[in-house]
Amino acid sequence: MCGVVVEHDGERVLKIRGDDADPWSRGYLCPKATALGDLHDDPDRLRTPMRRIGSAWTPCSWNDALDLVVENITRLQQRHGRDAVALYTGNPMAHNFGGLLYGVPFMDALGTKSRFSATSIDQLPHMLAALLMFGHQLLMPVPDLDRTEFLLMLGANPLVSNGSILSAPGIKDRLRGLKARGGELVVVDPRRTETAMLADTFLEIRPGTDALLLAAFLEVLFREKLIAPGRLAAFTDGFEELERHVRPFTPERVASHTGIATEHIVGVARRLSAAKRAAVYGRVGVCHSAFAGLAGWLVYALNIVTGNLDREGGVMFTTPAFDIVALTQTLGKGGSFGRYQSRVRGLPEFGGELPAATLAEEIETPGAGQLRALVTLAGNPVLSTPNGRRMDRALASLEFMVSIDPYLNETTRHATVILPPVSQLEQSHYDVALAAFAVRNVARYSEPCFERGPEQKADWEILSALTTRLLAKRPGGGVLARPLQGLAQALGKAAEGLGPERILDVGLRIGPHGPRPWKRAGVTLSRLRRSTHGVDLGALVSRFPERLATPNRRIALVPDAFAADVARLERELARPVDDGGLVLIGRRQLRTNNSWLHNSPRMAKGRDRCSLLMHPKDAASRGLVHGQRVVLTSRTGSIEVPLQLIDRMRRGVVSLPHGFGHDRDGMALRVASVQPGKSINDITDEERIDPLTGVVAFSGVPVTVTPAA
Ligand SMILES: Nc1nc2c(c(=O)[nH]1)N[C@H]1C(S)=C(S)[C@@H](COP(=O)(O)OP(=O)(O)OC[C@H]3O[C@@H](n4cnc5c(=O)[nH]c(N)nc54)[C@H](O)[C@@H]3O)O[C@H]1N2
Ligand SMILES: Nc1nc2c(c(=O)[nH]1)N[C@H]1C(S)=C(S)[C@@H](COP(=O)(O)OP(=O)(O)OC[C@H]3O[C@@H](n4cnc5c(=O)[nH]c(N)nc54)[C@H](O)[C@@H]3O)O[C@H]1N2
Ligand SMILES: [Mo]
Repeated sequence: MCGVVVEHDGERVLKIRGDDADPWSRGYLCPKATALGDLHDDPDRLRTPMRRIGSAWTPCSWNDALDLVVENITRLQQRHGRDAVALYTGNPMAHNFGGLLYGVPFMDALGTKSRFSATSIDQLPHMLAALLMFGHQLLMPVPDLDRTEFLLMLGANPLVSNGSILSAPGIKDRLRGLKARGGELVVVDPRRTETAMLADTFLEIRPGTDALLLAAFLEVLFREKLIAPGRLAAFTDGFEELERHVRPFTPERVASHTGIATEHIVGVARRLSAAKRAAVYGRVGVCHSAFAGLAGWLVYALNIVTGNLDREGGVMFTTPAFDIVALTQTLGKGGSFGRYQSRVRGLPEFGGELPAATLAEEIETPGAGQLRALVTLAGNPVLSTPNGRRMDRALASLEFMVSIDPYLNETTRHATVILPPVSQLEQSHYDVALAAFAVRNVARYSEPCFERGPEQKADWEILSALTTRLLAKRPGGGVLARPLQGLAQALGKAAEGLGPERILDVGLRIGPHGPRPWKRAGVTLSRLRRSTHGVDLGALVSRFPERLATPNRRIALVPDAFAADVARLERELARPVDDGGLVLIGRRQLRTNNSWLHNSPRMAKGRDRCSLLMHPKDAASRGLVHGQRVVLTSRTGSIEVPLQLIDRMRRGVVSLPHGFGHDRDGMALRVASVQPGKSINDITDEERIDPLTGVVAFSGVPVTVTPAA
């Protein structure tokens, strides 16, 4: 999302740097962006469709590859039903505007309810809270970082991740700015992270207990009569009900479970309520627990009862130039929850998708509705979903699999066909999704840096070609079949010809910053083409109650689904606290991006980063020493990794990054395989989930650590 300057000679990248003239990122760039050149030049990046017969891969033409895919999908859907073919969409699609726009008709053409994505191992809890409280799954508020005076941050490390559902370049300077204004930064994390080192207050929480802590903050606010929703009171229901629900969670009762002393809980709650403008922000660390749904809800509830939702310096809703909230609402795709359940474990649907935690068992479990084929779109579930070894076996057992992906990696090696898109530098870019979660309203369009060969396709073209072919093959009834198929084909062809730019331009024109008769310069694609560095559309402004999408246009402070889950959280208080063993959490690193930047020499160089962090005292009591290799074991498996001792870990907690483990057979990742690391998800557990949402409790997996032989 940052402004990037790419110097090149028409073929190869010479230099990549931050764009000083970018009104938003002002020259800032994180290391990941410098990998763009390596990715473009990478000899391992696939440039033509590949087909596997046995273990041998051969290049094939787009026509043959697309036909093969559509024949197999159609055949299996005819024999076993539409839902027997699954789709898994991964994280990079969120940044790919062509792929996003053409993904919608593709999903319709596939017509399967067996859709999975990285959402259910990531931000689903925030989306669920947004849907049930504000009426639209994308109405997730963003901390107004540059104007807040108190920031309570749980389970996020933006100094490394760059902020998530909080797009903000140069977070470090912005957090320093908060302190320079006399504000306070509170960080809640089991590890004293890079971000926590900047904090005024650091609460070293026991993994998985954020919902208890958040409920206790609310309990203090209600008991001490510090509830001050301000203007929100006029359109919010449920204050008394919320008070009733949080009453059992006193700081005294949650202290031993959360590992945070009563006086710290009370102190933070009081200072949060006293601050003139405050923001509470939770991210991946709070989404990866067995109470993730409740935690996501309580974060928003805290912002509401303190009057900080939708106000300057609090958490705010954006007004993006391409307004995905308004557009999806118009299309009737504002979100859904629990309309149906997964076949094997009965986990709930969310937004038309089922939890990734159940994908492997849906493939492996025989019976009506068993999954027979899979499409992966920019996803690497073998490394990113829990119990990756089981996922490996499940994918190997499929009758057919196709991957839309530039690499032959841990996941795509199981495919029969790989359809590779062009590189990031060979396609245009506009952030249709993530601009909607930026700390300022901004719009920037980037032309491709490089021309691509006539035989290469962008993600949107691949999706579009598949859509057209799938619709043409769709069995229709009786005499109408042929003309209808013709029509479907014609419509598909028209969409193919349109291109994402046309859709983007229409979206910008009808968007909130589009041209109007009374405005001088509205945002259009041609204006963005002229404003190469991007356009700043100003600070965030208050959007509620107009933007509220609930049927009654009011905020539901206590949606039923959350209310019904509180009793489970209360039962947690009755369980004895067991700090005897070790539990595992994850972490991100500056030079990684989930599983797929390790083939960039710039990102991969240097020491082995896939190390296990442990507190020196935990090591001493086990007779372990710094640098030695250890075996990390959980219910699902064992991996061997190097040990790194550091006193910035909570006692009893160990941390390993995810996205490594490039040591499987049959991949073509020459750089990544030099220091392959081990996959944390080989030992995470698909059965540790939040039953309310089906998201995976990656955080707090019980493990043992022993010396390697
Ligand atoms: N234990 C543990 N597990 C985690 C997490 C954690 O914190 N701990 N984090 C979770 C989170 S937040 C996420 S988002 C997921 C990510 O999970 P995934 O999205 O499944 O995994 P990625 O590693 O992002 O894989 C991206 C894939 O897309 C391909 N790709 C890259 N760019 C493009 C493109 O432009 N087009 C196409 N078609 N393909 C592309 C890459 O080659 C790669 O195969 O992992 C989750 N898993
Ligand atoms: N460099 C880099 N940047 C990235 C990514 C990357 O892989 N590399 N991935 C991108 C993606 S897909 C995402 S979703 C974002 C995520 O962005 P962030 O949410 O900022 O991600 P993390 O750095 O994983 O921070 C999560 C923090 O939660 C802590 N934690 C673990 N368990 C608990 C718990 O139970 N409670 C609390 N309170 N904290 C806990 C961890 O110690 C960690 O510090 O980052 C994005 N940016
Ligand atoms: Mo993510």
